[in-house]
Amino acid sequence: MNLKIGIVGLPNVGKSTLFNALTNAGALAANYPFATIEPNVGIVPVPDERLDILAKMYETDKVVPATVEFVDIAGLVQGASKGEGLGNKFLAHIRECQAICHVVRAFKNDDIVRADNKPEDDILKQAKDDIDIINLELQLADDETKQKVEAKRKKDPADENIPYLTDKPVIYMFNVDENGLTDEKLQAQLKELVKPAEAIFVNAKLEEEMSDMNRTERKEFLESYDVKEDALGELIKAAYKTLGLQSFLTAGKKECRAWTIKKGATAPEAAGTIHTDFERGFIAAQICNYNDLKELGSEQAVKAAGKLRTEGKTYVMQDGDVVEFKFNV
Ligand SMILES: Nc1nc2c(ncn2[C@@H]2O[C@H](COP(=O)(O)OP(=O)(O)OP(=O)(O)O)[C@@H](O)[C@H]2O)c(=O)[nH]1
Ligand SMILES: [Mg+2]
Repeated sequence: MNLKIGIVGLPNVGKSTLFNALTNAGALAANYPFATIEPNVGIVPVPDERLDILAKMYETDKVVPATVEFVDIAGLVQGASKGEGLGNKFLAHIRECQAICHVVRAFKNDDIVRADNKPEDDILKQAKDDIDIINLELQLADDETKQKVEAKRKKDPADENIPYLTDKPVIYMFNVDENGLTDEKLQAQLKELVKPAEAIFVNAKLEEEMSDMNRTERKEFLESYDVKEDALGELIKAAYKTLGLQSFLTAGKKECRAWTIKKGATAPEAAGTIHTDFERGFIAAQICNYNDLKELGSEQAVKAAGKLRTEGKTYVMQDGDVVEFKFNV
């Protein structure tokens, strides 16, 4: 299961800056609206410290994290559905995404022009208006799609399953300045604006400055601004929560790997994410809990403590299960 997130927002709100920070891919970020025309696509490993610990324990040759794919598209403006700005054609690039990350400008900097050319004077009100513009454009793009689908159906009633943009869960990412990072009142007001959707607060500019720092340096750098987690971590956490996802782990000498599944998935379904044959020929799953494994230090120790379980077809997977599937093909 490949998690794919599409980044939308008005021009010049920091989408590409954020995309660069998330992927270190070097996509063009520039201080003029519509810097992005072609979509930028980047695949990023999901940070998971459990894998590092398993890799040490199993003296693993290869570590394979779960991944998330980000798609950064051109900014939308009011009237995009009627061809304003760059139009809305590039929304097609995010139809296959499971979630939308809606980036909203919430920083003050008069050198960076807003899409409406107005000065940034009331962050809360402007954020609300900006959000409404984007959401309306997403709705209008869906209306357009609906009309096309209906016209097609008249000719050929074959059922076509079109993913609508407005059906996708949205995570609001407010791009705040240094003050906004710790302004609890502002954050609470912005949260209120978009609830029940998840809201996260990042400073894209700071995140970008960290692009060539290692993990420890990043952590220290962010801590100096009172920030606990980087944008990638925040966004992934919000996406997993919004989409009801969790991960399970496989571990051995050859490979340690994290896999993304839906919460509530059964053992055979989890097996199916590795290989469809594993699901078809599923016999049982040998499972231990990551925390037990970490605490006891090895699979043998977990087994000796009676904490290695054999689970059958109806077992519901838990986050952090370390699994070996038994199957017959
Ligand atoms: N002060 C400040 N400037 C930022 C921040 N994030 C982005 N910028 C600047 O704003 C400008 C626009 O950023 P981009 O990331 O290119 O914006 P975009 O949303 O991708 O814009 P389009 O591709 O044109 O839709 C750049 O000059 C960035 O350096 C921020 O958090 N604070
Ligand atoms: Mg851009």
